[in-house]
Amino acid sequence: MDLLNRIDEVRAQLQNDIQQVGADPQAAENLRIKYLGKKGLISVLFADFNSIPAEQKPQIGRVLNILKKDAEARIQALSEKLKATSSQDEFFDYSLPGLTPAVGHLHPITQTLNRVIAIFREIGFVVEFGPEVETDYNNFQALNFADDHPARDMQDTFFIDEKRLLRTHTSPIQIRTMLKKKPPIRILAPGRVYRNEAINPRSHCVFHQVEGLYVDENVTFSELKTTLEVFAWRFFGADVKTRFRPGFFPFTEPSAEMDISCFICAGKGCRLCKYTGWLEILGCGMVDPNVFKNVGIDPEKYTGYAFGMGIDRTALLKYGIGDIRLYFDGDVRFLEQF
Ligand code: 2NM
Repeated sequence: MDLLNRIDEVRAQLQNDIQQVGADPQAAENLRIKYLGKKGLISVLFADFNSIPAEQKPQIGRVLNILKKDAEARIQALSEKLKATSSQDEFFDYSLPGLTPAVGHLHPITQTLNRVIAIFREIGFVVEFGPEVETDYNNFQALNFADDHPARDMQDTFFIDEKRLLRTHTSPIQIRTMLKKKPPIRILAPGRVYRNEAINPRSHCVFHQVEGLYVDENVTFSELKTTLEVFAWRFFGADVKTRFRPGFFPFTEPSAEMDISCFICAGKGCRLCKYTGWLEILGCGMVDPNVFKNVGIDPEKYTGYAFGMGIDRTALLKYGIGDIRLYFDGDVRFLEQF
């Protein structure tokens, strides 16, 4: 068979081989060896080309060169195609965990609020809510605030009109509950409160409180102390110490402030506790008989204790947050740390 026919045959064979190739990335290399390797089919044609008559060489040489260039190009293209598809398949690990969708979570203040609520619910307290727009009566008058009490001043309270205001504490919830229900009453009143104060790293004009109220026959101050001590151990840890200092509130008599030993320095004195060893956590006291009279509860028959704490500041201490305004910025880089 003359050389031209053999060239045609090799071209057809190559065409056929390329069409038969599967996904094996090694296949292109095998074809390169079969056709273009030292003893490959095309290399053999070149060897035989040397011994044909000189006058045939220009024509057959051109055909042979085209076959070689064509084979090189097609095998190279095949190789790239196989590599591209195989790299996707070969390295895909089906056991990898899926991408976790970003899921939101509760705000650190809500989390803190929920922890406080959970502790008091176990002791038997029931949660009550109330409106943020309150009457002057529920927010001040019923709570034994004198008409000229400084807290009523425009500088502390956001008034809406003569009679309505944004509640400055959650105590109006207790007033509403006592007006509505007969003792025994054991409620927890969480919520958002407002005070017309300049915003700075330590305080904000919007913040959160949890207040508690227990009214029944023979409720004593020692029960109040024990309940709040148990709360402090549960919330801050069993090794925390508590102390009660005399305080003053219009709605309780006697009144007290509860401190806990500083959980950073364990009472030794540090920057957080301003070198006192103690952190002020809440206010409390025995409900003033005047408050009971205002809501139609007989102060001769019933006694009660009440307490209140700021959640924002407590969470600030617990989490070591440096600036109260971070709570309200809605910055995910801050929020996602809780
Ligand atoms: C506090 C501290 C002490 C309090 C009193 C009452 C009510 F309605 F029973 F009189 N509610 N909340 C109270 C007592 C709140 O917050 C620092």
